[in-house]
Amino acid sequence: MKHNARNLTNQEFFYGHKACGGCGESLAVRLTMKILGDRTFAALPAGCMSAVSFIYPNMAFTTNAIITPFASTGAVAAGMSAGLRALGIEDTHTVGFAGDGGTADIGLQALSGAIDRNDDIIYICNDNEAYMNTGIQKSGLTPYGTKTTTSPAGDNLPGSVTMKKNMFEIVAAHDIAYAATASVGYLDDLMAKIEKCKNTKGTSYLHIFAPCPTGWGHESNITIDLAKQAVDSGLIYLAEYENGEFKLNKNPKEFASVEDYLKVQGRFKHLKDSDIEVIKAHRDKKWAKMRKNWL
Ligand SMILES: Cc1ncc(C[n+]2csc(CCOP(=O)(O)OP(=O)(O)O)c2C)c(N)n1
Ligand code: SF4
Ligand SMILES: [Mg+2]
Repeated sequence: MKHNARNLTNQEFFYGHKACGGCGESLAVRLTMKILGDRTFAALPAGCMSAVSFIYPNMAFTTNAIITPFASTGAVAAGMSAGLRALGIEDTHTVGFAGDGGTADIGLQALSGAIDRNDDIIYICNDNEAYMNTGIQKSGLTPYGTKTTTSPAGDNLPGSVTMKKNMFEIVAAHDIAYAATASVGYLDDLMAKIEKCKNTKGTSYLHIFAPCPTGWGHESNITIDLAKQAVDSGLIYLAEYENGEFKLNKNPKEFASVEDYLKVQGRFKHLKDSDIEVIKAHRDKKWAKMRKNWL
């Protein structure tokens, strides 16, 4: 089914949580749950989404959901899926919702194992580009030039000096059944990809770009605009890996301004022109490769 704002269910499966206003991750979780439905079993490691949704005696999920040890989202989700199968409980979905830190760094091994076994799970990485729940530390998905509490900016440092790990291609290299990147700025595309994950037998992976007003230092009412701008400026790309092939879903003729995207975020306020050139050069190199091989 093709989902859109008109036909999306009014039923809520994730509400009453304590996320900050304008939180991109909570939007991603809410939307995913609406598409997966009430027979969904969710596994969440330590991170903002578990912290804001399991506050005793309230739970923001109306369905079964559990907090996992930080490193083991892939393993716990795989166990839940196997348990459901062993009990003969059918027509269910098992989903893991982990952050960028919980995916690209500490949870990478458990995710890799689940894909290797082709466990029947959906793995969602909510990428807000830092360890937000513990006070904005740099993760493997924090981009170059980002100021965080562990990648300070100053006269001799531009903030983070590393580029984002390419999680999408790391996952695809496992020859996974289905993987995609998405952004909360492009909701129709995001919903279509959640639906594809839902219909995939075996492991599927969705990498969702999700701005965080608190950690990024931007106004809470521009979350969606920023998530769009990241894609339009080419810093984030929308792509799929399916049947062993990469596909670029959006190929802008011209990129929107990188400067406009960066300047409204406190985490990038310190950047010099030369730092912005590094960011653009990295983007251009990546796009040249993708355009050559993924179109
Ligand atoms: C083994 C372990 N190490 C560290 C922590 C502390 N910790 C809890 S949440 C968190 C940050 C999570 O960041 P991320 O996965 O990016 O999710 P976000 O909070 O940004 O949504 C950390 C470091 C922990 N709970 N367990
Ligand atoms: S700190 Fe960021 S990711 Fe965490 S709840 Fe607030 S807006 Fe969402
Ligand atoms: Mg994070």
